[in-house]
Amino acid sequence: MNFTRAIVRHPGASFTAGLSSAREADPDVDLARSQHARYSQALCECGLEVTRLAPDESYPDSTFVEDTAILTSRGAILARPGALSRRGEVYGIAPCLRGFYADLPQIEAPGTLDGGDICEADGHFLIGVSARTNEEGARQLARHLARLGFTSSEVDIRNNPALLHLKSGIAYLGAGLWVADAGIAGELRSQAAIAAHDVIVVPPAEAYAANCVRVNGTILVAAGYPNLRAALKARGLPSLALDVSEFRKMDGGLSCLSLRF
Ligand code: CIR
Repeated sequence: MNFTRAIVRHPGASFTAGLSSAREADPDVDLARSQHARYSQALCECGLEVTRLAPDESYPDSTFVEDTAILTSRGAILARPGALSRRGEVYGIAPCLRGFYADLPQIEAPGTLDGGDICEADGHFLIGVSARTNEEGARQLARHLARLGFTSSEVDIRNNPALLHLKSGIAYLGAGLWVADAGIAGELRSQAAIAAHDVIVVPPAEAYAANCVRVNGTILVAAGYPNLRAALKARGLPSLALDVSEFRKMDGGLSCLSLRF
């Protein structure tokens, strides 16, 4: 699917107070801001018109805009983040989304759902059931997607604590090609609806690199993971490496930093 637009939100001074599972060190906010600026510029270079939202200091994790909504070519759905500290982020993104989508239904309580758990592959949506997205949230999203004419299936990652979200471990690059971390590649191949035969499996040492993003003709990958870039190059796929070290410290990656549509 080709994109024409993206929405990003600059990290605020409160970014260091965000959720982090294994904080090695506090992120450097100035460095995060410059990495974010480069990321936004890269989206422009890939041909997207980028809407840049101001930092929202009340929500330290709000730079991870991907978790707040599911955007499709036929409509959008507001998420209901599983982490209480993030739940209000949807109200910050909704006014912007209403400028692009007339109808904006929402995942309702007791459902919870983070956008990072949703992976689209040519009109089929994999919905990760995780520590953040519960079964009720997954069911509600499946109904919204069906109404829009899409199919979906669930992938339970609750027994895979290394993955915060489904897309922490997999990415769909189009034309049947997937990237997956070794811990979830088998599960991906067992998904009957998507025929994931062509999977670049990233080794455990490069697990973070599985969260890459195809933006039109270019694959954005995290800097510092040469094996994935080499595998992409071997397939003739251009990639662009971006340093997201400060977002990694907060469990976030390339896909989390934008909503693309
Ligand atoms: C969180 O724990 O919610 C944030 N610190 C990181 C969110 C990353 N988002 C994503 O993977 N889609």
